[in-house]
Amino acid sequence: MSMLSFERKYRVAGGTLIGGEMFDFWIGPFFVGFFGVTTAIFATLGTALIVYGAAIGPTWNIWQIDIAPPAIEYGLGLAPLREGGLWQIITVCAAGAFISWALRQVEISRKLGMGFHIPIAFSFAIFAYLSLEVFRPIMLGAWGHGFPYGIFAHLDWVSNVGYQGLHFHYNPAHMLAVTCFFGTTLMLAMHGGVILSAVNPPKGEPVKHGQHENQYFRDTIAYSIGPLGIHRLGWFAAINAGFWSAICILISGPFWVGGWPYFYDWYLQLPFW
Ligand code: BCL
Ligand code: BCL
Ligand code: BPH
Repeated sequence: MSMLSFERKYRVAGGTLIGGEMFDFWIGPFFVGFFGVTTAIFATLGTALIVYGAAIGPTWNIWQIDIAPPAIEYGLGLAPLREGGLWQIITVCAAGAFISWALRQVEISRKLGMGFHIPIAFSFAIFAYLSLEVFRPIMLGAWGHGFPYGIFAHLDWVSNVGYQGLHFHYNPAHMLAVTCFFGTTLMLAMHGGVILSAVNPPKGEPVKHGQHENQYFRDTIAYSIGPLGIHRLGWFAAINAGFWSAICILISGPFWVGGWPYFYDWYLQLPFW
């Protein structure tokens, strides 16, 4: 595979966490590494098992394929393949693939002498996934509390679990998470907008840079957070969206049983009303 002239300079040996030089090479554009190998193994096996689950299931309809966790009666035990065992193995594969992917990102960052901001951010998404499929089911005592692997089936799960809390919007951690999601999108829309408006002008116009970008925001909202600040803010809001999502589902059941609207009853019960 041919490379851009400058690319060779960045394809240096070392920086791996495991495996030393053994997997320290590229295949085409991809860095492999020990964790590239484990990602490939987990991802292939997990995907193959989903296909197998579809094959032994009632439908090949992509929207309706549904690989469900074991019934609650199995508790935290292992279930037969057709009764949730597949879901259990796929969950192990998925967790293995996601964690391997993050560790591969760490190796690539080390190779380049960069910070670990991307794998750290991704680890919040993994934390949310593990909260849904591992931590919360363990806290509730049954794998049956995990969400099923199916495009519509997993939406049904979200709706059902939402209504088990009567009105999931009243979950305070859910509020924080939603706020962070909306805020992150707002910030990315503005950041993407200001960068494009400065560095991608119409033909014949000069390209503008930081001073113009800052001035745009000073004129609009009296303050510009600056080129480093906006990335810190965006990163922070995004990881908080993932973090509070994880918290909101971890507390639904293990901490707060029943309706989220009742969470606010302490307010009505204050002695001075
Ligand atoms: Mg969901 C929707 C995947 C957890 C609530 N969800 C989606 C779809 C996609 C998906 C099928 C678009 C997501 C998207 O663009 O995200 N969900 C998905 C995955 C997980 C997951 C892979 C997971 O944890 C491993 N979803 C959950 C949990 C809920 C949840 C349980 C809280 C997060 N999800 C919802 C709701 C909706 C979705 C509500 C929707 O309305 C939407 C939908 O239309 O559903 C029908 C952003 C990411 C990207 C843009 C990057 C690209 C991601 C691609 C599109 C993912 C493809 C997944 C593929 C079909 C899964 C099989 C993998 C193969 C076997 C390898
Ligand atoms: Mg809610 C959760 C927003 C209404 C019930 N809800 C969430 C949060 C988010 C949200 C804060 C989901 C994001 C998340 O966890 O990401 N809800 C939201 C909004 C409204 C809303 C904005 C709204 O009304 C405007 N929710 C409702 C209504 C209830 C309700 C009121 C239903 C009736 N909501 C619930 C329940 C849950 C949420 C129940 C949750 O469980 C969920 C939550 O917090 O979960 C933690 C986190 C991201 C992930 C889990 C994805 C992880 C991805 C992994 C690591 C990588 C996948 C890779 C993929 C397989 C690769 C594919 C192949 C490649 C493409 C090649
Ligand atoms: O490389 C990446 O992006 C290009 C990483 C990634 C990230 C990163 C990456 O660096 C970061 C910082 C985030 N995601 C951040 C976040 C947000 C918050 C912190 C949060 C909102 C979020 N990611 C969400 C999501 C969602 C949602 C909301 O649903 C999805 C679908 C994703 N992120 C998806 C992804 C991937 C595109 C990528 C990524 N986020 C990680 C790619 C990866 O891990 O590859 C290795 C694994 C495979 C190639 C396949 C594994 C197959 C399994 C073994 C079987 C499938 C099991 C699965 C559970 C079935 C699900 C069925 C569904 C229908 C429910």
